[in-house]
Amino acid sequence: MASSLPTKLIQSLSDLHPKPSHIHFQYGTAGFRTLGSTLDSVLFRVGIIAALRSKKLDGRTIGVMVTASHNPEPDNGVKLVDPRGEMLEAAWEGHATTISNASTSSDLIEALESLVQTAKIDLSKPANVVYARDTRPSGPGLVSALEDGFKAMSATSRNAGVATTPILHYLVKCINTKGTKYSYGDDSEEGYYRKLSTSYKKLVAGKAVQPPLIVDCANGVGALAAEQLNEYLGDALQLVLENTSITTPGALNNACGADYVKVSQKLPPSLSSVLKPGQRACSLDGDADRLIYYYLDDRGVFHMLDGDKIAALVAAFIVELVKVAGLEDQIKVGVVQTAYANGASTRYLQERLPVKCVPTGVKHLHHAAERYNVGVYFEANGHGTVLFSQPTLDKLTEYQPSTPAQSRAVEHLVSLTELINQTVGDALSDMLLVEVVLAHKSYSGEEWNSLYVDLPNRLAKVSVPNRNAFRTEDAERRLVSPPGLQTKIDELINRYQGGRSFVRPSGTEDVVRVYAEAALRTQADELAMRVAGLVYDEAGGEAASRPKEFL
Ligand code: 16G
Ligand code: MG
Repeated sequence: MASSLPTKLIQSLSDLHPKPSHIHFQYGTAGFRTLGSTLDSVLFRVGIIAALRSKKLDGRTIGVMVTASHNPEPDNGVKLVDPRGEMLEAAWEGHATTISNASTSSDLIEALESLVQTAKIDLSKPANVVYARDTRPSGPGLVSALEDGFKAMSATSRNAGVATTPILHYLVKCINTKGTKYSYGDDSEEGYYRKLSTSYKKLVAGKAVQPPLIVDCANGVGALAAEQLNEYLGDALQLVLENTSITTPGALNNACGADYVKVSQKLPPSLSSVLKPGQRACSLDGDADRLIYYYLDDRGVFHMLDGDKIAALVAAFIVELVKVAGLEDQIKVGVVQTAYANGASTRYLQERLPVKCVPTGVKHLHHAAERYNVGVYFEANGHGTVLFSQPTLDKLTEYQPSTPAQSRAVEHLVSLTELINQTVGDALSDMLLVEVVLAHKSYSGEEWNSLYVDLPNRLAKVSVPNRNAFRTEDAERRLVSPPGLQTKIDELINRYQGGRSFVRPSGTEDVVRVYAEAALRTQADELAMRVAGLVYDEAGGEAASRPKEFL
């Protein structure tokens, strides 16, 4: 095998994928993400980077997911998945950014050579990758650029086709653990559906079958996966799939999906004639890694059950099982949230469990959750999962229960470790998890919702000329820059009962985000608007737009 880069091949293939001169790319919170039509060169280069990352890790399989999640249909993106199914190591985000911005093919080769040197990559090692894409129209073209990148490095690649982001993460972990003591499952989509549906059936055995659940698939890839899952679930749970138009131009994430529901705090209009009072429904996002539940009460009023409500429901259930199992002293459950968590949820959880607040982004939550025996992490936006540490998994298999009740609780805990996708947040796996808890507790949406009462809250965004001028501390809850702005925000907050607000630069868009909550709806709206106004006045500049309405 070659021990130097195949520069001729890279050069000739790279010439087919020139970098647009006017664009600066950045590997951000969720990988590269921007207009799909500008990403050709990025995909080619990500193909090379994935191969190098695999070589660096002794040929272990690296995942590549082509998606822009909940973003509008013309957007697309790409992110790399490390061997255990987790997000790419932070240092490589910088390498990816540098390489994606090399202006010419020879600059690219130079940047690659420098990465090989600094990261001490042994080029004689094999390169293995597995990749998938969502349903966006720009997907196939971008995938073929990615494949040219693999070709340039003679990487062995496996095309997982059109799949949800969590399925790709699952596949990566299965491939890398195959045949070992830690085998995560069968490395196929069927293996995934079988694993989820089998553990679901075990968990609800003997419980009354839940009434059918309406699932808004955001007109994205989740529609395909939910359809499959529905078949595997059989009579155990009926999913009624809505917004499944994956080939209708412009339909993806348009007035539907988890992000629409969370931000607008409204029912997708397409469900208004479908959802009946008292019925449960949920929305996935465009790549099916976020989940938001909701229902209409008797008066037809919409109530949202977001990531915070899911965390509260699930954490309480796991704590209870651990207790019944008699493992209370040995297995500690903790929760991880971000500043976006509703203040009422934080209070509810803190009264029961250790709770940690970390900066936005899955990698921060995931890493913090890994520090608990069982770490429950959810972002308010509906992305989250539960992690069971390896010693905890071992403990559950070795434990000798002394009563039938203990033994049942341990079996349930073991089934939960199989039901829950432990690589990343997974809307379908989380949905089944919620259904399990509702079935065990005989909760309706209304009873679940009454665990605590959400404080009214509002999200706003402000376009600014330079979002990097905004820097935060204390898990993004306070601004350190621009100087003096935090003091002004604090003064405003103090005027509102139960007021809380923070400002942070987005990691995925060129905007600054504002969050506000207060005891009353009108006050939360007003506080958000006024803090957004402060941000605008501070940032100023031509490109800025004064917020007139909430986005
Ligand atoms: C990405 C993150 C999500 C985060 C969001 C924040 C991953 C896989 N996804 O979607 O966790 O909540 O970005 O976006 O990390 P923002 O920085 O634009 O507010
Ligand atoms: Mg997503």
